[in-house]
Amino acid sequence: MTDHAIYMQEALGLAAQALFLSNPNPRVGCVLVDAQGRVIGRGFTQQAGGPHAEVMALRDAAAQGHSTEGATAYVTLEPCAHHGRTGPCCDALIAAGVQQVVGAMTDPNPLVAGQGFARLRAAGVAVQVGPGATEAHELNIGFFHRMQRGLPWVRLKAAASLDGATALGNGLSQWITSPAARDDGHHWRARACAVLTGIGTVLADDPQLNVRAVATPRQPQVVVVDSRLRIPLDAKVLRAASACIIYTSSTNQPKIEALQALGTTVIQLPNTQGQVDLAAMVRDLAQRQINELHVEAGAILNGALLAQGLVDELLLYLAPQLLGLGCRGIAALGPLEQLSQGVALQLHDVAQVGPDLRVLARCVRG
Ligand code: AOF
Ligand code: ZN
Repeated sequence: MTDHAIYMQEALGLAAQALFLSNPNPRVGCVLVDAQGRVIGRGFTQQAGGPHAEVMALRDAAAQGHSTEGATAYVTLEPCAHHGRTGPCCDALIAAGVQQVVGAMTDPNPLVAGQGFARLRAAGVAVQVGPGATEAHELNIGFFHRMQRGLPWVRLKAAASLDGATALGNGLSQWITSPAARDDGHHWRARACAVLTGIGTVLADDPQLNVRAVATPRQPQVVVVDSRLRIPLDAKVLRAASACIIYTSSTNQPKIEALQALGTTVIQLPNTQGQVDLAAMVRDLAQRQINELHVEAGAILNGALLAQGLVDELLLYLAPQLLGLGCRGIAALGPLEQLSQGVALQLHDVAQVGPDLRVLARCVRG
């Protein structure tokens, strides 16, 4: 590996430390290196509204008594150029005497979009863009998706037997996959801005949909699709620390007010069939700064999201067990007449988690 690649790798490792922390701000890491090649400062993005990676790294160097005059900064995203909740990082780097910036990617945020690199260059700082771009993009796949397409990155999680059964015909489903797979699933919940489910799952399981199996400084927002507002007022998702959002097509004003009194946000988005307009819902969630949307729902909602092309990635945990015919499946898609009508996927990652298989597969857009 070149020196650039090695330092960028360290910056990417720092960015990963912001995985559960910085939402909806992207996870960014920064490493400051002096002329002798010594790392003199490290930082990663803090909680939204908090300091960015570059500022944390500059503070780290200062706290250790290191001068940043003539240093090189390795950053996994272009230093910002805007006055948001914090000051522009490109100016902080220039003021600190940084001479060279190696960035993995340009920030797709229209408020930045190349201006950070341009300002650095204008100030005489040498700028190189590209090392670590693939990893940096993966870390912030939801942020990039939202900025570039106005949509969250939708990741649909399901646990099933090896032959795709999520429950027996009688509804029994606890537990097909292992505790290790369930804990791993909480990691993916924790990195998401929001967890989405359907009213069927709420009525059947009364899930909490929060993160319990891994330590996290913040909880994802819970979102429920509930066309007819059947949700009981004592549902666990309504008691969560982060207020719940419900999408509905109902106009039941007393129920809407009772839910609002609990702190719930109720959004009416009917389609022409009187159900929730899922495409409009996903766009609305992006407006609410949802980068990664983690779906844990039943076959009906899963099928509707997939059929409408609203899912980007499947996260499947498959237990080494066969459950045969007559079971429930991951997604109601049918009945299909042609194999070509199925949802085309491309494997992205396959791993073993405990005794189970974890498959990450991405939807192929036609
Ligand atoms: C950086 N370094 O570590 C991150 C950046 O509201 P603010 O002020 O926190 O700005 C948020 C925007 O800053 C965010 O949308 C993205 O464009 C950029 N994130 N920039 O220089 C960082 N996390
Ligand atoms: Zn910044």
